[in-house]
Amino acid sequence: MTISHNLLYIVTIFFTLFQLVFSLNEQMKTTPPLPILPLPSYSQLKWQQREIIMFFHFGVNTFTDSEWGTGHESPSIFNPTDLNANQWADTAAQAGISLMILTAKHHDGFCLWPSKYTNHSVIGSPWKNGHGDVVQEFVNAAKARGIDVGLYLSPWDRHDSRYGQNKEYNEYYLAQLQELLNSYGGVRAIWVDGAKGSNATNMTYYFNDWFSMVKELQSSINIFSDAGPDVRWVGNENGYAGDTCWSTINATSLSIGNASIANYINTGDSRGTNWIPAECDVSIREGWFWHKSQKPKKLNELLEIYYKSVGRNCVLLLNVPPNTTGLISESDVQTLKQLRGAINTIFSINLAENCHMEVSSTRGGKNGGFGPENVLDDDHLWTYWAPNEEEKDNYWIEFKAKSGKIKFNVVRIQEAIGLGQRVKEHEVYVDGIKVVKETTIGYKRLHRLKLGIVDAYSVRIKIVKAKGTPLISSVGLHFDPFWNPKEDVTSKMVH
Ligand code: FUL
Repeated sequence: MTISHNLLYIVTIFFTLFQLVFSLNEQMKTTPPLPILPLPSYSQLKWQQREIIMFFHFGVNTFTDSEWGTGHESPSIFNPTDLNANQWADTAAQAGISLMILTAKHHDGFCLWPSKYTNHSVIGSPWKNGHGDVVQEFVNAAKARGIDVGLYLSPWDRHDSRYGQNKEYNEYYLAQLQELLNSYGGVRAIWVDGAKGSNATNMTYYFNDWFSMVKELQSSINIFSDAGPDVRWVGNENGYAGDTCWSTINATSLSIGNASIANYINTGDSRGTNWIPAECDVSIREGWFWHKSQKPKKLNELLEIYYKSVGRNCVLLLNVPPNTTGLISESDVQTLKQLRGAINTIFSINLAENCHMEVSSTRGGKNGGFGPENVLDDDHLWTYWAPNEEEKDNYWIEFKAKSGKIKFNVVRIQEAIGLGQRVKEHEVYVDGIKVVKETTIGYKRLHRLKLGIVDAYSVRIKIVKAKGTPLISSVGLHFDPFWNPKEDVTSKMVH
């Protein structure tokens, strides 16, 4: 080989390598931004995406027409004539529910499963001659429909004589946790209620022991209590989250059964170092248990609750109590159907899809993978519009009608919370006029416009303040035919 041949050879190799590196560079996407801690766990993300969970309060109270049993009820009164958990699960499935939670034991201490550690249970009841197990039937029905299950096990127990003796009662509670979490397959939620009567016997619950054991037995479970560790209470039983609602909070400021934290848990804390999002529990009826004299709430009240829970970065835990026959009453079944129908009607059409989009800037430029087109896809977590990091506090995304105007009355905004909750203040402008000025967004923020329906050429969402760059995973412009801003349903709510 001559020198000139060698040279040609080297030049060719160099050129090929250059081309390869260049084309790789072209294909390479911009990296996602760094997260802002704290972050949700895998199970917390799964919980958040459920949006609505269903609660079933059922037990001796159903038969005594009361809310808090005394603990002295005879198991012989528990006698549902037609108990059919398949009907409960069908009702849940029709309502689009993916997790249902049962009161395995309420404050009265009566157990819906044949616990080995007490006689105060279905064993002593005439139902199935004492051979029944409501928890098992509940689990079977849910699982047959692909629905996950959760269980409520009341710490406050008005029946058990061990209550008040720290070691004995904590052993009893732990024994029951082991029964429930070892024998019924996967359990996705355990609900630890902080409620306790003001004159109830004093005692210390060994929460650390309970929670460690729960996680040991069920690795994908979320533990709910006033204070988490995975999901916190929202501080009221109306189903309303704070107007500002952070999934972040400082766990060290929380304790279970402490009424003075109600406001703090309602809003969370922008500076919180723990990810403990809030769940809004409310009953479809006035009471948690079924009472003949009560009726389900009206659709507009339930929609109000939906907007103030799911639409404020929370999950709605909606209680639908089975009646004395052991079935969900037909009126409740119909109400739930209406609710699901209404939610589908409102949100299945996104008018933003008929718009051109413009943004203040895009991370990595046009082909970096973070463009505004991400807010219109089905992924509401991992694809998102991200502005440039250099841009500070003047982020915006704008929707312009492709032809004519868009008619809507609801704005939906979602953050990519997998990388942390960031937005502190945001505004919405319709044809240049400010119509919304609010704070947090989180997983999902819904604004029903106070001025009602608007007919607009353009809609701009401004992120006024955020921790780092905001990451917007989805935006929707929707039409809610049920929304009448002149009608104030709040005054009709049961508090
Ligand atoms: C409260 C309880 O006292 C109610 O009876 C109901 O179970 C509700 C969900 O939690 O703290």
